[in-house]
Amino acid sequence: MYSTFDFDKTLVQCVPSARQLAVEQMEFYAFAHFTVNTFTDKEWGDGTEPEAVFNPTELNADQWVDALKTAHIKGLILTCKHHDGFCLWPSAYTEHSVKNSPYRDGKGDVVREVADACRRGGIKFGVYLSPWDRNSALYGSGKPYDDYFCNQLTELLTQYGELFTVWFDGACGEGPNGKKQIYDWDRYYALIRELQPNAAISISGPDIRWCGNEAGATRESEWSVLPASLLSPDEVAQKSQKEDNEEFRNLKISEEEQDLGSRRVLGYARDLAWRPAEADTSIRPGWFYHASEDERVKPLEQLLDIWYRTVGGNCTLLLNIPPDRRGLFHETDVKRLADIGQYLEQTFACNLAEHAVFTADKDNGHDVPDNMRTDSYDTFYKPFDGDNTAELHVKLECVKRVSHIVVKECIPFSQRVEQYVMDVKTADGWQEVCSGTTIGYQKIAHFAPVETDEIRIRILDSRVCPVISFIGIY
Ligand code: FUL
Repeated sequence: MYSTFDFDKTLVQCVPSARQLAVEQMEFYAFAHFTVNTFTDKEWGDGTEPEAVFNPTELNADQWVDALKTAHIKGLILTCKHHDGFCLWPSAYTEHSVKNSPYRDGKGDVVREVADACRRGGIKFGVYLSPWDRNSALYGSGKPYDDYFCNQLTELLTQYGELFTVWFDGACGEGPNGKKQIYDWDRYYALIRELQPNAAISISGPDIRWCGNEAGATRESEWSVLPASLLSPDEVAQKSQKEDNEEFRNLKISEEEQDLGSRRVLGYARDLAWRPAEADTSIRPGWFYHASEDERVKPLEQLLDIWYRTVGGNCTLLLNIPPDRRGLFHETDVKRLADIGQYLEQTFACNLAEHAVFTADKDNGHDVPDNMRTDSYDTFYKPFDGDNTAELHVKLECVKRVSHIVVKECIPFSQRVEQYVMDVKTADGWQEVCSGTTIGYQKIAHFAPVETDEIRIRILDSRVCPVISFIGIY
């Protein structure tokens, strides 16, 4: 370890902010990609689409929200402006918006309708605003475009109530005059912090990181404590007393890398940041609605597999459901959402640990094992500082069929567990059902049903000592 800091102690000082924690606790939320592309059958508009093409005939955002709620989805992010520059709200700063479309005779405001429907339905609302604008003549001009962008951002931040996130992608192509814009991210972030201090700034932003693909795939180990920056080569050479450190030379902390936060990587960190992962994927092949993809809505099994790997793998899930030309979620998508919900309700209906006996090999007398029965950060199990291992037992009332073990770390104390094994006791003795490195916000172990009356979780390594807030058995 070559870091300049006291390793274990410093790592666990890196914890989520309130706005990050709020997003992590939502677990599963939705995207709605909707704009002129829905009507031109494209994925990326080029900014020349006439406003007249945008004309949903039956738009009903309550239908979207009702469908999302059947899947236990907790929030919705709307593409208020995609790369084509068309605004779904009547922005005062461009003519390229709903105000010049036939939709509600130019009096419509899709952002308002969706924000209001989310509020009525009790789910959170967030905005996607593409910095890349292929319509604006100001794009590529530097400050004048940033002014334009900040004006639009201000409209969204001030006119639609509380936002849980502002979602920026990194796409940065050429504008209508062939120029590229260098985005003034710090200015955008400062504006968001000022006007919506509780909103997370996601993906091209400091709060939530992209997990690196659009397929809903996750890493085997998703870490939330990452290097914010790495030591310089000179510092590493000095500390490691080697002129050339090959491992360090090959170290990358980009989205595509597999290991973003193991001790090996953190050993080269200059400073740290809490950067929880989010996976974004679409229920269909494209982000926007295309009738030709009506038969290609992802099957339930695939969506559940994505759900397990993300929600059950220390990563939030952002699932896109594109409204169609009517302005409704398509029947097939609605059915799929309801099927997800039904599966989750059946699977997690009864927590067998509710009446179980919790014990541990180490007990500090205060943060007792029984605290893991309740799914809350107010109480938790913790051995003594320096106890980096622990063995947790959950003894059921009688033999039950078990196929899921849910474990949550108390992440207000950081992500600490680095290696664990889960076993169930069967007639033939202990049988391993799951093992890995990261638990973090939540690990859901999912395995072929076994008859058992005792579950054990062996924490084989952790930072300082593990702090576990919840164990559920289903
Ligand atoms: C990407 C965009 O280019 C896609 O169209 C989509 O919006 C996706 C979520 O982000 O960067």
